[in-house]
Amino acid sequence: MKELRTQVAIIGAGPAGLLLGHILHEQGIDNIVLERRDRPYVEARVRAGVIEYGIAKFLEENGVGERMLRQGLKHDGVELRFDRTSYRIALTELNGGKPITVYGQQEVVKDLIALRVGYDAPLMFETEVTNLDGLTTDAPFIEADTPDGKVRITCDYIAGCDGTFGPASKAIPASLKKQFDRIYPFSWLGIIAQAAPSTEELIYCRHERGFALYSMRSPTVSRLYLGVPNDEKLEDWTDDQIWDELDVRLATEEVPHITRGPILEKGITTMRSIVIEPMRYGRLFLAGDAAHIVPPTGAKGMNLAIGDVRELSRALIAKFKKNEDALLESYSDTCLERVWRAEEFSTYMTQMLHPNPTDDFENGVQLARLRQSVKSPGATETLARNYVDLNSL
Ligand code: RFL
Ligand code: PHB
Repeated sequence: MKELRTQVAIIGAGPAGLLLGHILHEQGIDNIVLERRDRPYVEARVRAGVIEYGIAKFLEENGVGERMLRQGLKHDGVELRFDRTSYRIALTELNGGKPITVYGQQEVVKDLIALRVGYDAPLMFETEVTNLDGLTTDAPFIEADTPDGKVRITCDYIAGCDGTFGPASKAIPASLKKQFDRIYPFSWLGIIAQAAPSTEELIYCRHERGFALYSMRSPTVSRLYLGVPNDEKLEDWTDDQIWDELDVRLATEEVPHITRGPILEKGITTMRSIVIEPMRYGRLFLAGDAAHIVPPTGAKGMNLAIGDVRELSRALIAKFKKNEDALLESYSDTCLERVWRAEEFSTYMTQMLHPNPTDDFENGVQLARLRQSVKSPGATETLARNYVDLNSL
């Protein structure tokens, strides 16, 4: 088995792992990023699209903002649509001038990989971590299968940035770990289409037939979602049926049909919430989806992941540069407070916007919440603040 040594071994080349690796590298802290997939797969994986104000600033401050500033779309509002009526939430106005940025997660990932390849720091693709050990000693290690055989990497700290199904959270002993879970009775059928968006701002829509979301990636590419039952099969939907259903749910008098175009990609995502506590075990630190999942209705997943990296990078820099442990010690508690706030906001958005086909009491409550969200200035402001900058509040 090949033996390597580094200061921080980072499992996963999603936004969390790549950003942590980049920030540590800039500070002269050695790290190796290990990713089980290949580079084209990771760069093509379509996911999040909304970047919070403070998170976009953090990316800029760390030298990852150049293309995002040029190509990202700044949005000053979002629309909530229900009862066939649209209500605009003036995000920027309600947040002291802070907009959100619409920029695809895979673009952030491409930018981070390009930086890392540019300065030639170790980034091992097609390398699956199979074992984490020695986590409570001062020489933890991981073992991984690479295209050239097995490798063991001994390090000072391990960052588990390996998403929902990775091995890092499983390495925390069951007796010390709590997992909080919720599965929702609906999923999202999402498409990316070569079609000019028929809207300037995102539209979150509650229709009796189900949820719909109108988002975009550029002036020529739309990103749209339909809420569907959990047992729905992608094969059962033709492209025309998807567009027809989007038309039904999103139609208004002014825009009865949305602009159609070739569907470039489609997929179904189940909706769930997970929190794992604590986010640390010995010298293993979890960040991003490895520690928590939110349903995408609040647009918080990638933002939370980057929020964790902000904390973890600070803590590791304080340790390596000044031998200070305080931020590492408080890492899990600090993150979990923010994580639970994001869970609360994501649950609120999810429950309010997905009608329940078998419970009209619940539907009445949802509509009351929506009306309150757009008609009560306090509720509107809270929604706007949470949407734009929850991770920096
Ligand atoms: P990732 O991106 O899942 O990366 C984890 C990486 O770890 C690798 N890995 C391993 N590598 C080596 N060895 C092993 N044993 C490994 N096991 C796993 C994986 O291959 C992977 O590359 O996690 P990270 O970095 O924490 O990032 C989290 C975000 O990806 C996620 O939270 C967001 O995409 C969620 N999300 C959204 N977040 C937002 O902030 N705004 C949004 O608008 C938004 N929309 C969304 C979303 C997620 C969606 N889906 C598909 C779940 C919309 C959707 C539809
Ligand atoms: C997206 O553009 O993919 C997107 C936007 C807002 C969400 C979720 C996903 O809440």
